[in-house]
Amino acid sequence: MVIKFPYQGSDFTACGDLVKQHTPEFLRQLFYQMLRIRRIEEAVENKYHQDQMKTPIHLVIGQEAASVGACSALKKSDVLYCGHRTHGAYLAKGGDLKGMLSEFFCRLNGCAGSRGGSMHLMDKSVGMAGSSAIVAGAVPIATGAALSIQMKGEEHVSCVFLGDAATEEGAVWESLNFAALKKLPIVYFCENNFFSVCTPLEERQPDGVEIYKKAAAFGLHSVQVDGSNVLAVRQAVAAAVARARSGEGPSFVEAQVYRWRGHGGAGDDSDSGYRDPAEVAHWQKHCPVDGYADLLLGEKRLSVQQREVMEQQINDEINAAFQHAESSPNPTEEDLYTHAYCN
Ligand SMILES: Cc1ncc(C[n+]2csc(CCOP(=O)(O)OP(=O)(O)O)c2C)c(N)n1
Repeated sequence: MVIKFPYQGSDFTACGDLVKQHTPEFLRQLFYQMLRIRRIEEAVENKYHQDQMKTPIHLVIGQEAASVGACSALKKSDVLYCGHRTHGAYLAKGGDLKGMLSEFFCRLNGCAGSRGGSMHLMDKSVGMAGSSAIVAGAVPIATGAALSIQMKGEEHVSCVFLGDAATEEGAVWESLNFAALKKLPIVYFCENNFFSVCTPLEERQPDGVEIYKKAAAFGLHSVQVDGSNVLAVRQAVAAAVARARSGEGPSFVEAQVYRWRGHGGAGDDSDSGYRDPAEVAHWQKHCPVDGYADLLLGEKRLSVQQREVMEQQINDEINAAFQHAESSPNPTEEDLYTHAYCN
């Protein structure tokens, strides 16, 4: 059994000297992206009670390093699928913030044309291929995309984000078996945040059977990584992507993370009793964004002033994007008949 409570924060030396392998600009870019996601999520959360965003939301606060680390190893042309917790994946893959917020407000120029809401963000121009609110629903679709890539002899790869609960669905294991059999160019990226809504992992899966080991048993190259360590996540996913691109087949990366907010909506819901608020506080002490900032500051790859400039830029972008979304047109009755297909 994985014990989630004694987590002691990212060990940035665990995978060799990763800081030296990247340029200062690249290291700062990873930080910028994590900070951007954090601030966007906070802004969404703050405004959610106004009830103008007509969509359920599933915040990724606490899981930013997983989104950014994984997507930093993908090219724009690589296709990404995910489940209901989409915001981090969409933004890290290069999705447009105005398009995302407009989608939350169900406005016509939302990235899914107001039809998807937060759980169905997509933007083909950056390879955000789609998401499904059906737990594990995106996994066979991403596997099919990988088969298509292989059959067409294309060079890009397919990647799918899934939660720990998705590994309780048969479709995941059918997909993994097929991908391993056919050596498909795909990376299964499992964000294990230890909960399915309010049910902890230890009440859903047998003690001592780790998720990544099950994937290995299906014949996939499979690793477990600290999902709060952006550099470690990037390293693991980059290796998996390289394998997929060179025809070595599928990989499974289990990133252990912790969501700070409730399963859905704004705020923390720990007081409902399904998890100990002290556990949440413990993980918050080991913040993936601040921990990485401290590393960069210590290694002189980031200055306090650079961080302030980033905060300002992000703040300006968020304000402009909210203004854009809130002033965007609502769909009309006529719009109901566009993008509708029937025979
Ligand atoms: C097939 C299916 N069963 C149940 C649900 C209800 N449901 C929505 S999210 C969720 C938990 C998902 O947990 P996980 O996949 O670990 O992702 P996380 O929310 O932790 O990011 C459940 C059970 C669903 N959407 N689809």
